[in-house]
Amino acid sequence: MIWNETKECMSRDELTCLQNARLVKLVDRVYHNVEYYRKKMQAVGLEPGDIRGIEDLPKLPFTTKDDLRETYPFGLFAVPLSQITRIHASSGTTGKATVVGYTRHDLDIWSECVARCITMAGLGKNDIIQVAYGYGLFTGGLGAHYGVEKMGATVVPMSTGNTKKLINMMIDFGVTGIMCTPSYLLHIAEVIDEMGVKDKIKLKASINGAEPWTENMRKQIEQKLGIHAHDIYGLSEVMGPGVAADCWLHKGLHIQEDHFLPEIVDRTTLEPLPDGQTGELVISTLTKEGIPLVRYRTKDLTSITHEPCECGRTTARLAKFTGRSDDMLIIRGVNVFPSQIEAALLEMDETTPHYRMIVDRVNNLDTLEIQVEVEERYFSDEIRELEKLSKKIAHVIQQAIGLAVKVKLVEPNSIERSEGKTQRVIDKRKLE
Ligand code: DLL
Repeated sequence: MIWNETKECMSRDELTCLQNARLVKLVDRVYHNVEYYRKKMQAVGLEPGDIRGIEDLPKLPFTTKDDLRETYPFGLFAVPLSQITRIHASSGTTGKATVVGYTRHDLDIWSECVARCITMAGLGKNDIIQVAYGYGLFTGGLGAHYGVEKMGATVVPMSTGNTKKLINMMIDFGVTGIMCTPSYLLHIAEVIDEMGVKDKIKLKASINGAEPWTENMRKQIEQKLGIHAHDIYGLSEVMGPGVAADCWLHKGLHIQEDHFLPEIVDRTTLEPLPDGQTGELVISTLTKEGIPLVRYRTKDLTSITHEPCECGRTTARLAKFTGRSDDMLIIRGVNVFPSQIEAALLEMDETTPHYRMIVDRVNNLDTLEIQVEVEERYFSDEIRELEKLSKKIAHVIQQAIGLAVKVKLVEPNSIERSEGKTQRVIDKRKLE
């Protein structure tokens, strides 16, 4: 809920007014503090005074992951490093990660945004919440963690890994809320069944995100665990979890519009689309100090509505995400680009760049198998040599993408060649 000075929910007019003022400040800030942005704006003949409010937004150039890569690591930071309190990073399309920095103020706003999402899920100060997103450079763990603390509930920082231990603690501590990826929660539900401890679980609600999931998956989670499952969206470039989340009505994700200005644009023409039409979500960060972004292309596909929600919140709502406009995969919550695999294979003498990625979901956990063509001579070697080579390749790929993979070596020319776009990825996960 976004409150005005009289502690009432802000009206749309009040929100628009706030967004206009914040957008003007954002443009001024990036123009004067980030050389890269200044040059980008000058290249299209723009000065800060040309932007007087959200109506002028389409005049501004877009920002993409490539811009972050080109300015790696700190080139888009708008404050000196001495004012950066924390750094997070996520996979880039090739070797380099995209790096984001937060000032103390950014971290406070992030916690506030996550706290609002927890409130939307009906959890409060008296709840005990397990955070089972990964802790570390990924924004999921720490982002959720400080949100729980900010809202005054009790946080159990589980991270990912040991599911039985997580369940035992869930029982012993009387955990009432959990934040993790939806596929992991389905896996947890299965292990709870296997352990035969469902009647000992006090869970009321979950807050799930970091990967695409469907309404059907939400219902499955709710049925299996007897809880309310909520969707939370975010991306590290823009902040991390907490950019948007759904309320108890599950009629779209309320975007925190006082901090994030959304647009939906056509994925090919990049022209703004009206409410209800699916396109790419573009976000301008209205309050961020560390790494403010203007018109950031998230590559996530959704639509928007400004119709008021029956819950009383006045913020716009995003439809459940239907996919991405690029080839990024999310495997066990980790963002993976096929180009990362290709780059890793090209660095090795033993391999050819002919490969295929088979993504599957077994017991609600994602698996990734990489089939790689190697020269004929390896197949005439001893089987031990072949095993050694596949372990070596698996290690190199794991170093590159941060995810354990299974490697299957295949004979030359066994992976189908194509004259057009080669199908590198076979994603067998069915999101129903
Ligand atoms: O996944 C931040 C996050 C952590 C969000 C925990 C929610 C919960 P990144 O690693 O930068 O950040 O990945 C961002 O994940 O562009 C989407 O493609 C996808 N994504 C995140 N949340 C959702 C969601 C975190 N609720 C990328 N539904 C985004 C669908 C999601 N896709």
